[in-house]
Amino acid sequence: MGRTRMRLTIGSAIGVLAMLGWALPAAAADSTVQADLKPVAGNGVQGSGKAMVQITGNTLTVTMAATGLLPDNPHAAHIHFGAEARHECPNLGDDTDKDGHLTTTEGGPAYGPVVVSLTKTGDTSAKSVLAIDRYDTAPGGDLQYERGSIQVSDEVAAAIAAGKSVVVIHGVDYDHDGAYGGSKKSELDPSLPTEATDPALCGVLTASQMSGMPAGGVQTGGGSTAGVEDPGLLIGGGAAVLFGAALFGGALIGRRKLAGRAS
Ligand SMILES: [Cu+2]
Repeated sequence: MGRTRMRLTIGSAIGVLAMLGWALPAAAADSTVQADLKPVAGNGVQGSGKAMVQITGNTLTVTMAATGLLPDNPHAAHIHFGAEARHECPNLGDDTDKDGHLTTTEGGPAYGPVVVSLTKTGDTSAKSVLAIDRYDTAPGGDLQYERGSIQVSDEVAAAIAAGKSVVVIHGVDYDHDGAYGGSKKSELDPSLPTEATDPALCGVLTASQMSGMPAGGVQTGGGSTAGVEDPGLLIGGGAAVLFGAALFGGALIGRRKLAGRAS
């Protein structure tokens, strides 16, 4: 009990420092981009989220939170970029087979191929695009993600900083049976149903007003970091702390909204 209290006290103290705008020692990001994640057209997801990517040289730190996903099933998530892509989220005009849903491949002209796999552990390259045992499973429908030291090429770092990359979280449940299933197979891996890989939430990473952090401009709603349950979230630097608090506050609000919606 004493230890728990100590940890909470330290966590609160760091949170207070962060709210006062004193960033913890961390390499200053060259630039920061963020995305509002919204449901992919046609894919029946009622969810939302936010993602932030801090770029320091060739190294990324990614923070992400989303709600309204199929609970307790792996959700592959990536940063997509293609020089030839439109650098945006797909629309129903991209539904080339006209079945009313967008597959990952149908979205390709909008967001391009995978350049970063947002795995929780291990490799983060495009090789891990469907390493589904290393992605978040969205307990209760909520996804929370933070990872640093993600290495990318010069080209990819520049593209992300320039607002040309797109975050996509995959995994939908068309028939609302609470699991990935159905007869249609994934075009990416025929051993998986298309529900497991079709895009759920999407957002373009664009230049953030938070790049000048801390400057005291972020509204956290006063004392909101006190509600962060995992003190581990508080060690990622002041900017990440503030952003994390804002993210999870938003995710909770989103969940309340969804819960209040009779269906
Ligand atoms: Cu993807």
